[in-house]
Amino acid sequence: MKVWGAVVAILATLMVVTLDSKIYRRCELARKLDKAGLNGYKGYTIGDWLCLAHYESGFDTSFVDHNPDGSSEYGIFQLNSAWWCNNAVTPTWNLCHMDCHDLLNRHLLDDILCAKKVVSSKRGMTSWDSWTEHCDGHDLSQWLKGCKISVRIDSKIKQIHDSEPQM
Ligand SMILES: [Ca+2]
Repeated sequence: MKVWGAVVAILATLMVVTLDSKIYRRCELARKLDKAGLNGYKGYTIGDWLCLAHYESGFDTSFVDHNPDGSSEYGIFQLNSAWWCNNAVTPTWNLCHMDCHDLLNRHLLDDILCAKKVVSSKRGMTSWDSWTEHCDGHDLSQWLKGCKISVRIDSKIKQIHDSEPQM
């Protein structure tokens, strides 16, 4: 019975994580990030964030990756358990004062607040290798194609022509 109890508990936990996670659609994510104030934040555009999130997680909030050093990376922005959150396994600075597992659900506000801290650090977006590799210096306007959000990178003035209902 005890074994089955543990199995049920594990399955229930997995189901909660699974049911509460989400693979975002590109434009839906773009609007979320824009609303949360990332457009132009520290000089980076929504295109930067979409490109980054695509190469880090494929817009899948449930994505977890494990590093050779024992740390893990969580969620849509793949935030690291040695620096930004606490997974109760890795020694951590926990600079975002949060549980890593909160980075796996569909609610992005806490993820975004933490990502703002990362991008405010000295390294900016180069903190994410995938941004440096795939996004830096590229034309990122394609990421917003069809999303009815246009961004003027030079002046950081955003223009939103979004007549669709907001999420
Ligand atoms: Ca979250």
